[in-house]
Amino acid sequence: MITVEAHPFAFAFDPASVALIVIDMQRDFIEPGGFGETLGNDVSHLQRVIQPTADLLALFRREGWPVIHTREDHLPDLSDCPPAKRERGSPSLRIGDPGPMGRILVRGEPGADIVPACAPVDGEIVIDKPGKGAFHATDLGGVLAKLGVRSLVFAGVTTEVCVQTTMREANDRGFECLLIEEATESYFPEFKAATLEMIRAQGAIVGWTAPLAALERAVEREQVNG
Ligand code: C5J
Repeated sequence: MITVEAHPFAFAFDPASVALIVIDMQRDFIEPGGFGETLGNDVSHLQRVIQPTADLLALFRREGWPVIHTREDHLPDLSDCPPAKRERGSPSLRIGDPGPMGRILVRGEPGADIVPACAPVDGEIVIDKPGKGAFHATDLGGVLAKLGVRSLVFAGVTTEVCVQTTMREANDRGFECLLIEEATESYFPEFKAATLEMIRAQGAIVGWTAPLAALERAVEREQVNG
C-alpha cells in the first residue's frame, strides 16, 4: 500500500488498483472564446491548473498506472444535450453555436479538445460525457470494473461542478477518492476552497484532498522502502 499524507487523514491505496481521472481539461473551459467564457466567467483562473495537472499525469505515466481523461461535450446533432441545459440562462453563445474555437461544447470541435499540455497519449482512455458527472450516460463504471480499479485520484476543472459531481458519483459507487489540490481549479477561488472543505469534512464524507507533493513523496517512499 502507498500512504499519502492527506486531509482529513492519510489516504492509502494499492498501486495495483489505482487510476487517475482528469476531468474536462478542455479548451472550452480553459481558453478565451469557449463555453466557460460564454457563461461570463474569467477563464484566466483556470490557467494555473495546467502545469500541476501535467506533472500529475507524468507521475502516473512513469508508474504505468491507468489514466482516464474526460471531456464534457455533445454530439453534433445535440441529441444528447437536454434542452434544459442548452436553453438555461443568457450566455453570449449557447451549446452548439459557432464560436472562435468551433461549435461550443460539441465533440470533435477544437474547443472540445484537451489542452495540449494535458493531452492524452496512446493507450489512455478518453470518456466523452454529456453531463457534469462522468458516470452519467457513459461507460466509466464498466471501464473501471474492467481495470479492477478501487482508488481514484482526481484532477481537472471545475472543482465544484464536474470534479465534485464525479467524485460524489464515484464515492457512492464505493471508490476511495483523492483530489489533488493544485490540480483542480474553479472560476471562483472561494468555490474551490469551499469544495475542498466539503469533500473532506465529516471524516472524508466524499473523499480526501492532498497537495501533489504529498502524493509524490508517498510514491518515492514506496520506491525506496519497497
Ligand atoms: C462546467 C465542468 N463547469 N467541467 N463543467 O460546466 O465543470
